[in-house]
Formats: sequence, C-alpha cells, structure tokens
Amino acid sequence: MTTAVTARAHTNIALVKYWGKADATLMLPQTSSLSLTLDQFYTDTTVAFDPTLTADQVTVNQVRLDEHASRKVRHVLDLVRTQADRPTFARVSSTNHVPMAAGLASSASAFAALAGAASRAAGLDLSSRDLSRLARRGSGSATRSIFGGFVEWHAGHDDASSYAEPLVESVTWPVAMVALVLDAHRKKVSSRQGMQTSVATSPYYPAWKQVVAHDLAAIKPAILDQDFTTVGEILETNAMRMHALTLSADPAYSYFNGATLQAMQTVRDLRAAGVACYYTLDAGPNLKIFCQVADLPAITARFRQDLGAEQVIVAHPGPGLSWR
Ligand code: 2P0
Repeated sequence: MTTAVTARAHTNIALVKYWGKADATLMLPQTSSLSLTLDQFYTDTTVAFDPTLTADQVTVNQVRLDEHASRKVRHVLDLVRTQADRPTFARVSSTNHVPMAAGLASSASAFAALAGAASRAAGLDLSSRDLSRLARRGSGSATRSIFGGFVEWHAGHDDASSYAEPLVESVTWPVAMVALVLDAHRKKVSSRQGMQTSVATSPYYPAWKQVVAHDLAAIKPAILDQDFTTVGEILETNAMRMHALTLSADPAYSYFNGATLQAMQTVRDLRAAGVACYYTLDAGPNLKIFCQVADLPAITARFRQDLGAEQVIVAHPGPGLSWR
C-alpha cells in the first residue's frame, strides 16, 4: 500500500511545564503538565509506506535528513510498523510553520503530525488517546499537541497510563499568546539533554515536583472559571521555577539571553501601568506573553516598537490534530 496521508498538528505552550523524564525509553515524564495549543504555529506531515523503499526517507522543510537526524522519526515509524504488523519503509515529508529550535516547540507539532499521518498511512485507526501515546514516544510535548485548547498530559506510570486529555478543547475565553522572537537560532542545550541534567543534579528537583502538583491543582479550576489573574500568576511563577532547574543544575545552563531579561522587565512595566499580561518561556530565549484579547493592541504596540513588527507574533488558542 502506498497511500499518502497528510496530517496537521499545532504547537502548544506549556502553562505548567514538563521538565524531566522518569523513563527515557517509554518517554514517561516525572510530572504531569498542562498546555495551551496555539493556532499560529503548526506542522504538516505526509507519510506513505512504499514497498519499493529499502530505508525510510525523511525530509523536513525540503531538506533530506541523514540517518542520525532522522532517528526519532524512524523510532516512531518502527512503533507504527509493529502495531500495524507491516514491515514496509516509509517516505515522510514534513513542513514546519514554526521557527525551529528556538523554544517554540516545533517538536511538539512535528511528532503529533507524524503520529497522525504515519498511523493512518499504515492502516491503523487509533483513538485520540492512543495517538497521544504514540506522539509521546517521539517527543514529550507532542503528547499534548494531539488536542486543541487547554490540555493536560497525565504523567502516568507506564505506556498505557501516560497520555494527554483536553481540559477545554474549544476555547471561547478571549485570551491570546504573544510570541516574541528574540533569537531564532538553534538552542545550545537541547531540552532532552537539559532536563536530564536537571533531574540528575538539581537539588531543587524534589521541590519542583511539589510545585507542579500544586500549580496543576490550582490552574485547572482557574481555567474553567476563566480567572485570568490566577492563571497568569501561576504560569509565570511556574516558568521561572522550571528555569531555576537550569540555573541550579551542575553544570548550570540557561536559556535566557539579555533580550529575554529585558522583555521580562517590559512585561512587569506593562503590568505596573495597568496592562494585565504574564510571561512564560520554554527551552529557548523567546518569551510568550499570555494576555486578554482586549489588551493585544497595547502589548503588541509596545513590543513592536522595541523589537520590530516581524518579531512579534500573535497566537490564539488552536485546534487539535486534523487530516488533510
Ligand atoms: C514543555 N518543554 O512542557 C516543556 C517546557 C520545554 C520547556 O517539553 O525530550 O521537546 O522530546 O520529550 O518535549 C520541550 O521538550 O523534549 C518541552 P523531549 P521536548 O513543553
């Protein structure tokens, strides 16, 4: 069978972060996490299993990946082949509409789209939960990108129990996330390597697990109540406490640069001037600012003046996985 299947998945930004694995083979996290899927950043992936191929062929943004660069993709394809009992190699072509490796989580949308396209191309008809489990094997944050809106990834304790589930899939709450592109270069410490160092060496790791448990319990009712201030305060402190795991690791590392610190100060200045907004950031220097739609003009005007119009991208809550 050589039917090509194309799937689209959107990135997500974690409001309560995942930072550490409990099992690197099964990709089980140390803690649960919660994210918002974004409409502006997404990946389209086409997969076709082709009996004439003698190896998997993986192309990302029109560039053919070598064996090393394609290993995570081939790992997910192997899992699909095992589930479908189909030994055929595949052609994979992926286009990222995301600034890659700058902490805008291109791996989340990429592996969610791959799970959707590869499973259907192999003739599997997986539930959303099983797609989420499959995406997890490619990249942890991809577990959540199967769903739209506010999504929780339950850490679980084995392959079957570690999956994501939507908290609010169709978001009517008028909130937005303003992404500031402060540096679009590839990060120096990968998430995978960074979180491994933090789990192994940060003396604050046990405290982080308590922080996550507390923040998850508090943020879920606040999201359901559309309590903007509570959600904003939790996501900002949670992000800073995650980044404390980088600074407290041995060797220490950091994803912040000078522009990151300046932009954080600008968010605090905006708040002091009465514009409600809160920042978060992932494994890169780029801030994402959580705000209410009504405040977008004030926030974007301020950052476009500081950074230039193209460095300020407005995203809204986005949809889950779809097939084209
Ligand atoms: C998250 N991040 O919850 C956290 C917050 C970045 C900071 O998940 O090793 O690409 O593939 O599971 O998912 C980024 O790490 O790492 C990430 P792997 P992933 O979104």
